[in-house]
Amino acid sequence: MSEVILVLGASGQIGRELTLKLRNLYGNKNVIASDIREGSKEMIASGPFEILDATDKVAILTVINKYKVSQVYLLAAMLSATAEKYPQKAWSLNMNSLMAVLDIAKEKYIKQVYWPSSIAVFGPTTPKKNTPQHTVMEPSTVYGISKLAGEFWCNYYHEKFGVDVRSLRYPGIISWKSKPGGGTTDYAVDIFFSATEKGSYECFLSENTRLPMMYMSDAVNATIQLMKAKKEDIKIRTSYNLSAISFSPKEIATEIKKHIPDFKITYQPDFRQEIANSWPQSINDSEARKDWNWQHKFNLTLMTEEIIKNLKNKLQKEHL
Ligand code: AKB
Repeated sequence: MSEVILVLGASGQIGRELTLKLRNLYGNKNVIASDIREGSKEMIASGPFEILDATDKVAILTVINKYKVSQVYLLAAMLSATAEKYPQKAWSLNMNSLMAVLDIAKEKYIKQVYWPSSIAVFGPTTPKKNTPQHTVMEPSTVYGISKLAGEFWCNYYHEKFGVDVRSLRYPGIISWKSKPGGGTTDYAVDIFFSATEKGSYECFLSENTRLPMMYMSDAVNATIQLMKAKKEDIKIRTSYNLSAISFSPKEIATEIKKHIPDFKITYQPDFRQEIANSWPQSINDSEARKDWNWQHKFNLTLMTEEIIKNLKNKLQKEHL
């Protein structure tokens, strides 16, 4: 029997692309997209869509019963930069949504849960390079605190109640189909839009701020691969380190210049610099590679080529 999947937060940066990929794999009618805001035209046209508050357990259960949902992907969250401005809101969105879904799984309404964690679980005292799976974790951001607490709730529900919840510590995710909102790694998406539209970019991080990053298609594939892996292969029930590439604003600008030679970048670091400084520069994800055979495809060169080609096409079509 095919899975029936509910995606909470389907209108966000990752939600949009993950939902469409899941619809390709499981059939349009078997993937219910939901968000507190309206879905894109493409999403509404291709399958069921429900307006849903991810913290409202009763409303989530109603949708689960309506469609006989077997798996939930919980992507709704407030990211690092916005969470520093609205700490209470961030805590209640990030934690209440997770607790609602974990409880629903504990009560056996669904079989499997996916919930993303982040490199934000690490903090200033964590080793910065090749950060291991198990290491010092003292996050200094509200978002990081919520993700670290969430990881341990996932592990607790797995240990105590047998909940099959799986998680990845996402690095910055880079896409060209939709923009992220409220994150610290967002510059690495904004830079592409700005480079192709205006030929210049003012970066809110300093030129040598190196952070772990990943192209969207790798992130989507990793997520689905993790959810499809055999239960016995999932050895980590907090959250898996996941890695692909690491670069600084200066390095990505150099790569963009290979395609847009006149591209100009300037630097105006703001409050997000401190958040970035507290995070690792690169991640060791050998556990994910060993346990369920994770492999990334896109390096910086390939990703840059792919994004610029697609954004140039998109711009051309808009101007026709
Ligand atoms: C953010 O910058 O807040 C996110 C993340 C690394 O989790 N992209």
